[in-house]
Amino acid sequence: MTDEQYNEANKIYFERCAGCHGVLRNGATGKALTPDLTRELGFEYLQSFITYGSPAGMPNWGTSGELTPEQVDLMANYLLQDPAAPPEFGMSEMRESWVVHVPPEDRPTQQENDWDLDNLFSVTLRDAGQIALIDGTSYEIKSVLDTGYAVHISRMSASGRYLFVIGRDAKINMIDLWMAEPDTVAEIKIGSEARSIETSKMEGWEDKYAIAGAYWPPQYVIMDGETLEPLKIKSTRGMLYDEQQYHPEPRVAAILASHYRPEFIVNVKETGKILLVDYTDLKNLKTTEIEAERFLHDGGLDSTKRYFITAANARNKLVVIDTKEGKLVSIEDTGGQTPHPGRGANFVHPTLGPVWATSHLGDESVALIGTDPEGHPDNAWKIVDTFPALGGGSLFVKTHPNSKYLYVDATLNPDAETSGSIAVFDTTTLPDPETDPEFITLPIAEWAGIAEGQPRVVQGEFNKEGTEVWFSVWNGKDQESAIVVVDDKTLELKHVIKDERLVTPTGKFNVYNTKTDTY
Ligand code: DHE
Repeated sequence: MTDEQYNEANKIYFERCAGCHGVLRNGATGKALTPDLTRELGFEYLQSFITYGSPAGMPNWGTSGELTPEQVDLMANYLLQDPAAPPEFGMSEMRESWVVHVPPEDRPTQQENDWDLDNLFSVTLRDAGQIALIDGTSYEIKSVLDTGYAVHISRMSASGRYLFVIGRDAKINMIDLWMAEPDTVAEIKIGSEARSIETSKMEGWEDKYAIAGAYWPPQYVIMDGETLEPLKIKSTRGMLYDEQQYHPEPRVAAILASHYRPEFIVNVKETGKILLVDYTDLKNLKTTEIEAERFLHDGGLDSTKRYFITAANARNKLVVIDTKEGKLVSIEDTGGQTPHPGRGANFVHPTLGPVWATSHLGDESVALIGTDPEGHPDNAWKIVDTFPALGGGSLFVKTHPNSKYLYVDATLNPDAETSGSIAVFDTTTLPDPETDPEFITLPIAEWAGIAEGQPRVVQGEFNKEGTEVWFSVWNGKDQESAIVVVDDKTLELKHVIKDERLVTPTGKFNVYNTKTDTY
């Protein structure tokens, strides 16, 4: 390959592939792609796999038109070469990138706009590198703000004032929602690849700290919650929890804030460790390291917010942590392939009691884990039921305490009709585990009325009251996308939000639900 070709392939790899296969190509959600393996598979195998994808979650980069045939060939060639290691990113690089646009003393002392902040949605506009702030009642796009590249998630400060957005390029924007025109008040870059951001939520520590986790370099950083000043960087490189062999790239996946202790819960993917990072004394940092399972990815809290349930996705396991006691409770096989819950969904099953749900990337199953050790001790932290939804390629499940429905997407399913639909289960009539429940299929992409492309439906998110659920209809960058709002009582279409500024909408984060961990 020429230098020019290698650089182009490198760029595509970091933008499209590294998230699943790892910067050093050691594999995680996706398979390992080190040259010893790829040379065995050969050019033609790689070319066809990149072109057509697989039902287990590999996107069809070629047939979807995201990569041209020349780019597919380039990538197949690139994977036969040795991986390139990107540079380290420490305190000096972070400080260099850190900008406080509006210092805390120059910010409003009360809300200066008339927005209904609790029912505002922050919507990821993935390929535009922006977020849209959309009013949850009028569906009006109040503002579109520039953020990092291929922006990934939004999280809220405990007070609901500050919105934190992180891009895949590890750039964080901190947005003050109290300003007359909400805007970025501070920004920083914490590495070259990142996925997670969270803020301190323990009583007495609200809005005090923010934390972000990086894929590259493998590390997390605790920052001042009002300015993003980087205070403490911790590398996550180290030993696999089980074999106790060194791993050079243990990436930081989901981070959640404990409501029971002044701690951040940090998933370290490749080494399979969950870190409980005590933020009361950053100079004498105390961390509880829990041996969990390898390939930790995403997860959320149960309805009491005491237990953290997270997927070790490539191991088909759910891991449960007691955030009050600070220890491992259980590790359960879900019975499905590659659990991918997002933050999961909490509801009360008619016979099994309180449960938390996950769907799967690699097959059509939904798994329920019992979450009530007091009232239903026999079911607690066990997989109590699994049943099929629409198909493989599911990314997110969603419900709300005021809803009786469980919504399950199939975003990455290769079939266009399936990836454009949502399965809805009535949680109040779920049968005993021996019988598979029926579900209703909502043709969300069809409702959006988009003529071009092959839009995928992704990630339901409720409004504050739990009366409406929003889905993104995620199309190509140059094609029309939309957000479809469904009435949760009638399961009928309520509204379609379309606007030329809605470029590749994916994640949606309702301010109230996000700050209170309601799901
Ligand atoms: Fe995500 C959450 C990582 C691809 C949309 N995603 C997460 C989290 C991680 C993660 C670690 C949990 C963050 C937390 O809670 O702190 N995502 C990754 C990847 O490594 C992966 C597989 C590949 C990549 O290259 O990035 C990946 N993610 C995607 C997408 O392609 C999605 C569907 C569209 C997009 O916008 O990029 C996507 N990820 C999301 C969303 C959440 C998320 C919407 C938050 C869900 C929630 O309800 O909290």
